[in-house]
Amino acid sequence: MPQSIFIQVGQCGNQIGCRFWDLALQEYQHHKILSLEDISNFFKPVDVKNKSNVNILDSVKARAVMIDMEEGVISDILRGPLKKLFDRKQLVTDVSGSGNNWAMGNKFYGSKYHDQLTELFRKEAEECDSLQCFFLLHSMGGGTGSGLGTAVLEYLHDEFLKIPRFVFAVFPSIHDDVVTSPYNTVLANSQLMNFADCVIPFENKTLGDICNKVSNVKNSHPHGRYSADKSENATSVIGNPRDKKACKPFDEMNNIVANTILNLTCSSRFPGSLNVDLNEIIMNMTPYPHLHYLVPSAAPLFSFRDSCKIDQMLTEAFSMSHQLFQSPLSQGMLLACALLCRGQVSMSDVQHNIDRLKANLKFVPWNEEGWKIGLCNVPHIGCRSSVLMLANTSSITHSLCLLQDNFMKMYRKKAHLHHFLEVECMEKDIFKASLNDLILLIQDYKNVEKVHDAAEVKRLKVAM
Ligand SMILES: Nc1nc2c(ncn2[C@@H]2O[C@H](COP(=O)(O)OP(=O)(O)OP(=O)(O)O)[C@@H](O)[C@H]2O)c(=O)[nH]1
Ligand SMILES: [Mg+2]
Repeated sequence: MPQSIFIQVGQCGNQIGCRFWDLALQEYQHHKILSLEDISNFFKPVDVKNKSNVNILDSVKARAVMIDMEEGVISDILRGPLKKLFDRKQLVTDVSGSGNNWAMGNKFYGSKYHDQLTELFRKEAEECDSLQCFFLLHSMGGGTGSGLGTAVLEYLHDEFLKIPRFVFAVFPSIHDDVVTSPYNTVLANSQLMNFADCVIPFENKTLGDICNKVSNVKNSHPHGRYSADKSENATSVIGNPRDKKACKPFDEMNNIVANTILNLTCSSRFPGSLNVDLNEIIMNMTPYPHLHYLVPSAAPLFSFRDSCKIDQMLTEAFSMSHQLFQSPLSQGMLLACALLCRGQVSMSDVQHNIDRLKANLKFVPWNEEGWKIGLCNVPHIGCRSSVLMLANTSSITHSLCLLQDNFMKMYRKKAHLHHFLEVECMEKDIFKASLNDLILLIQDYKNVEKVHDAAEVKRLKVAM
């Protein structure tokens, strides 16, 4: 079984990681898949003195590296219910954080911890028989996840060129609590363009709105009619934490991100009638190296167990209300689209829905059949069937242009720049270069549409 290493950086990255490990364990326990071999994708064995009567979960550690330049979040995790999953050797912390400053994370801590981190990644890689990919979990808006997280991506690129790097990046809301978040996001994005193989973007306001809507749905059905086990579970891929009282801010939002990872990797963990390898995702979904942003949508999110039909679920996957990063599909063109289904979904279900839905979707003319389909028989807990839709779409420019505007509002006035420029090795030009990278990304996605227009004109000319 191929293995993945998770690298969680900064507060957001570690908190998402924590939700991920909890849900991954719940999923394995729920499906009674607990042999060391079956869970070796995410977990590695550790030596235990007395091997008899040992709970499997006491004899494994997560294949993870936890990094934060302050200690609080990681210390909380190490005191919490998942503490046995991590070894102190798997974490790197400092004391004062990066102060929401990409330059501190990338330049200062990036050079301070380069050797230690590279060594740690090497050791983790040595503990895999067949390392399939790295997952980086981080936010774009702060300093550590954004700055050091993208420095880490560069180390991985340099050290493990052939191992794919998937990035789960949480983009800030337009009205974010971090004033410097547009700078941090644009600077980090430039690194993602250069050093990631696939970026799965999420947006905090969107995640928050989904959680509010789910909670309204739950409140309007106090008897949990929609529950798989008559508890309070909504038929939603958000899932439930083990201990509701211990729930922290962001937990529900982070569950959505964690579930996306679970869906993306289920083919390599469980049997399925149509498995999709992570390498296939990269190969099929990213026709151009830097146009590698795959906008995720999840379904079901708000419906009830008995009423969630497959046709409805797949329709929802193409609606804005189920997107986890706002990219109005109708305003752009698809370069490729993946439907990764779990549970009771057959190929003919998917095919007839593609035939039904494709009239409303615009694909680039050279990839009109650019669908990638995955079917995993093992369902998501509490959902008979679910889908993760990944869209490589030019409509991502909608959010990227808003980011550019937000960046420019401050950059024109040179506001807050000095905080970044006083960090050693942070050059002024990096701002301009990163802005240019963002403009290039927007332009290249828009050009995809233009190519289509030209082809359309040619086709029309021929038809006339
Ligand atoms: N979805 C989600 N967003 C978070 C979480 N924690 C923080 N954020 C958001 O992430 C951004 C700030 O990044 P953090 O991850 O807190 O920053 P950091 O990487 O720890 O960097 P420094 O604190 O500056 O050293 C803001 O947009 C927050 O709203 C989380 O657990 N989940
Ligand atoms: Mg922090």
